[in-house]
Amino acid sequence: MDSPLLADLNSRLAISGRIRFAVGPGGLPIARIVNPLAQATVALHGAHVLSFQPHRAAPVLWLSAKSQYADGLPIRGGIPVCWPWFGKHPTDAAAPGHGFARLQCWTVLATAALPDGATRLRLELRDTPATLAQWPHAFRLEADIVVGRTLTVALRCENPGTAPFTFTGALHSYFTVSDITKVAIEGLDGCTYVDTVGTPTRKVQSGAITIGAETDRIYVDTTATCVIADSGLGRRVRVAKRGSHTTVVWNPWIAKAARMPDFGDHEYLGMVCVETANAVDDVITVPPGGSHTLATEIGVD
Ligand code: TA6
Repeated sequence: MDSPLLADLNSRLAISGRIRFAVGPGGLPIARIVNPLAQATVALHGAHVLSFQPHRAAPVLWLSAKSQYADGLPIRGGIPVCWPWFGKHPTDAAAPGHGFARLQCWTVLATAALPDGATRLRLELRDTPATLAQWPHAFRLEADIVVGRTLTVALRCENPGTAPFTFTGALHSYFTVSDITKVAIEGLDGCTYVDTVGTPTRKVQSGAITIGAETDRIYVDTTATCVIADSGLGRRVRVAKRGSHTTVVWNPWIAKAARMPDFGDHEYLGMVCVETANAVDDVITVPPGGSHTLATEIGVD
């Protein structure tokens, strides 16, 4: 028996054979999408894409088996929407890491079955007294998600106020890999990055990225499309982006994975993050009445 929320959503926005709303992990409401091109699930909590799988391909996104699923808590895996700050809050140590957008339930605006067979889902988050207490600006965020041969997530941020505001953020995508030691990440050769493991240090990437230890790098001044070349799965996952000059590559490796309660001790071997971000030098200023869109498009070659 659907909850009143799910019953209302399905009566207004379900599309037979394409998208319907259901109870997801932890009892969180999700959109379940299946179309001729792919399948995906999206939690309304955080407008969080949990899974994406083109037909005849292996799952593309990674989710921890130990993730929590509850209001006010981040989901470990999929594509967390990090906003209006990336990483730790610049001044308030008590504020949630990666902002508040991923911690609350978003409103479903619309669904659509597109002519090419893809499915579109649009969700919205606006300021509340709780968000204003953490970040003193009115805002409107819209997540525009298209599930088809590729997965596109576009995060549009609008400033309805009378003063400019600045933000940082990311579409913090977690990808499934066969074995992190058999993966190379291409596209960032020659780019400058901030190595945040230990004392933050700026370095220059030489060749493809391979991972054999804790890796937490913020590549600056890059609009490049990245490719996760996975010899174990025999596939290449493309991560394209717009509205972003920063790409983050992260794997916690052994010690950090063991310290995270929502991350299995050995799960680091099967995942890597390639994140489409606005961070470090890439701080976004939105004038009154203005907007900014941060978007990522993920596909499997
Ligand atoms: O994007 C990399 C990073 O900032 C890492 O430093 C690590 O903290 C990761 O994000 C996960 O952050 P979370 O707050 O989701 O545990």
